[in-house]
Amino acid sequence: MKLPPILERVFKSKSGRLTDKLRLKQNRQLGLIPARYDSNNIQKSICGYCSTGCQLDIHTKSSRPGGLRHGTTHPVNLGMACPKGWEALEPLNAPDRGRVPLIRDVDHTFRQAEWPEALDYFCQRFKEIQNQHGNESVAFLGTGQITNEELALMGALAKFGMGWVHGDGNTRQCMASAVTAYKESFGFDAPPYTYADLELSDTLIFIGANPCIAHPILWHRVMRNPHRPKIIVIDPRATETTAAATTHLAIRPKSDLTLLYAIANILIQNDWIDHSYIDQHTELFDAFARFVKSYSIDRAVEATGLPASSVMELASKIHEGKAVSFWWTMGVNQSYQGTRTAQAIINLALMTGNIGRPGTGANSITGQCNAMGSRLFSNTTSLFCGRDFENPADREDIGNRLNIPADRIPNKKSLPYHEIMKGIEKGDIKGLWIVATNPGHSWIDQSRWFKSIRSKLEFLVVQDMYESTETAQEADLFLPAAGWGEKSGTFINSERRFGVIEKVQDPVGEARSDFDIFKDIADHWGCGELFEHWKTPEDVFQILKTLSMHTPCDFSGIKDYSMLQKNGGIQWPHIQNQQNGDLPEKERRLFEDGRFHHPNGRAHFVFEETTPNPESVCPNFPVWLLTGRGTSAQWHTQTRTAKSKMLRQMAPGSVYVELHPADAHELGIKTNDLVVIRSRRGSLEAHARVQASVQQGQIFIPMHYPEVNQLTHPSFDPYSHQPSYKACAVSLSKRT
Ligand SMILES: Nc1nc2c(c(=O)[nH]1)N[C@H]1C(S)=C(S)[C@@H](COP(=O)(O)OP(=O)(O)OC[C@H]3O[C@@H](n4cnc5c(=O)[nH]c(N)nc54)[C@H](O)[C@@H]3O)O[C@H]1N2
Ligand SMILES: Nc1nc2c(c(=O)[nH]1)N[C@H]1C(S)=C(S)[C@@H](COP(=O)(O)OP(=O)(O)OC[C@H]3O[C@@H](n4cnc5c(=O)[nH]c(N)nc54)[C@H](O)[C@@H]3O)O[C@H]1N2
Ligand code: SF4
Ligand SMILES: [Mo]
Repeated sequence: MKLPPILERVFKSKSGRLTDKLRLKQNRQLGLIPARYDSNNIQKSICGYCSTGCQLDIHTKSSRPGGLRHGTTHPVNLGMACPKGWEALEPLNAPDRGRVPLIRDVDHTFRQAEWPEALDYFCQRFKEIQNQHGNESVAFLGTGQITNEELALMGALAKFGMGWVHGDGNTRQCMASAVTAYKESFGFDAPPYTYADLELSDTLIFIGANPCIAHPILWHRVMRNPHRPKIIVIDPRATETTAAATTHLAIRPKSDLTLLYAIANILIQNDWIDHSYIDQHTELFDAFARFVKSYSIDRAVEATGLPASSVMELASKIHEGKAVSFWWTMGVNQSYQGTRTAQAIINLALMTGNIGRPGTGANSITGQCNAMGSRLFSNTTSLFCGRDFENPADREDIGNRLNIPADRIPNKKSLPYHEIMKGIEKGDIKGLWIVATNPGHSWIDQSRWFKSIRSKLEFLVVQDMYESTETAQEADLFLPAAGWGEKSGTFINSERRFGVIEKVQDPVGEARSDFDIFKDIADHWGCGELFEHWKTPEDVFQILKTLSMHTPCDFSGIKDYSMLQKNGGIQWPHIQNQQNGDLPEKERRLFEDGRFHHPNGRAHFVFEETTPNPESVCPNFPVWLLTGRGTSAQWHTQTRTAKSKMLRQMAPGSVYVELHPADAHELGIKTNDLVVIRSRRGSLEAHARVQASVQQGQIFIPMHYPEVNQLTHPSFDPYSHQPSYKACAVSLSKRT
């Protein structure tokens, strides 16, 4: 097998030979650890961290998990896992696991409670608030880290059972821009790719993505690509991914949209476009072509800071590639123009016919293990499987399929996350239920979370695995939840693949699965009869199948969990295949027939002028702060990963800041010095890491430390309402 150039560089010894030892070393450096041992007593489960969806084989002894190896035959990870997967069982038995419900007492300390008391308290307080202030005075914040069955039950319970209108998830922070972009461009939220495309592409363009750290096993799939691919990474920072790429385009933060429009213009001017694809499968191209005329190379150079030759070269590479794939994550989505930036990527794929063929696509990689499930089943801003709360026919349809009166379904959309936060600040929302997310660390602009948002809430319920999280510590009622490994259900990974997670141990203490907690709340609330058929996760899976029927995500051909387990997961859509029994194809990419989900079957070009960043640098705050993932061993707010000794050893224990040597020199800062970083909202102290991974005038702080969101600026994409975490203005100085 011929290796792509980057792999030759890393894998081959001086003599030019690829040895097993070198391969192992390379894998270790990337934290990719191959399977180690065998056993017949194995339960197969999908990893509960990132959206790659690797299969982990859990080796059980007397019904207790004894160890773990990585699914060697699974089509996603092909026998590999990253360090988080390897350590997946470690966080389960940590001392700060929530083991009993906790109620905040009159003296403000927590006291332990029995479940019935806790659930009565939950229902009594929320009902009081609703009776006094109406159904819109309460809200929930959910997650992309619980199962499909749990997400659906929670959304149905809150909205159809308890009469709530507002509920959103941490997925708003994560992939809302991609969702909105796909809906508007394709007519449905449908990431089109299958992971094999990473191996089939001859030109891979990553925009605002660091898969080496954030999706290591997807990156492993790129490394297997035998076509000597060109790998172009667009990122203001030099990352582990840019180091392995063939080209790194270090643009200025938030200049992507101008660059992508200029590239479209160059492709059009040179007639490097696929006329027949555009004519047959898209609409609004002519208007788009007129629109991008003003996006000249000079304009791109001015916005991005790249030389004209690099801009031209990017366009040439897209033209020369036979199978060009575009991949994006948070550098695009977490932006005040994230939706339009994602659509600018989609436009490039459409105009060059790079979609629906092997190795192509406009491909958003999602983040959390079940972010894709939350897109279909969380019942937050859209009704199940992409339906619309505001459409009476959709409400009727869901009512019929679930056998509940349609008038129990709210006829308006939920407020998005930041509007829920604003509603709390204004005093309109007085009760909040938070499940499997830790906004006391992860939400943008923390100065407001503590100062105004929390203090305005009359009742805050937090349902989490750990009682020690920043958010749980603020709760009036804490409900201890079982975690991954202590419950079963399904997740959907980034390539739309359903997979099963298995219970391998009982929940610690009196913790319960979110599923069981939701069922108990329904009974205590008095709406349990609505969910009498939702007995077990597998029952709910059957209900979800019926909700998906005749929608673009129809997976009614998946019989049950065991069919998923046998086939290494199955991608949606999967409708029963008459000719082929019900054997699913091994993989499926969307739009192979060029038909999209708008009524006329065409994809739309969507575009809009670029606008300046809502926050600007100035003499007082002259530096751009970038935030994101720091290491493959750290997961978000570190409630889980910090419980593993091995993972702790792989990551810095306290907050640090990467800054450019020239800036450091000017400010007299050396590596390990304490630096004070201020924004217009707050400040923090961090240890300096002087390195040219960032450009001059920019710094980077990983999101894994609670301090970071003291600094971030609360600006949001106007269509997706996703927060723009990635670029805000700060100052820095050496601490004296
Ligand atoms: N180890 C680990 N893996 C994870 C996670 C984790 O916490 N830890 N979280 C998971 C989740 S939920 C998510 S959403 C994904 C996120 O996965 P990624 O999006 O790949 O990770 P980030 O580091 O947030 O951002 C990616 C890159 O965007 C760059 N960037 C910043 N501003 C801009 C810009 O203006 N333009 C461009 N082009 N790039 C920019 C940053 O420098 C960064 O390198 O990772 C998932 N995987
Ligand atoms: N500055 C900055 N901030 C960011 C980002 C960034 O790039 N920069 N990225 C944003 C993104 S993309 C994301 S996705 C968010 C993530 O932000 P969060 O969702 O706040 O981060 P997590 O640490 O994953 O929080 C998940 C919580 O759920 C708990 N938990 C885990 N499993 C279960 C379960 O099965 N049941 C229950 N009930 N609880 C469980 C965990 O203990 C943890 O407290 O952060 C966002 N914040
Ligand atoms: S790459 Fe993602 S899914 Fe795979 S083992 Fe690592 S964290 Fe788990
Ligand atoms: Mo995310």
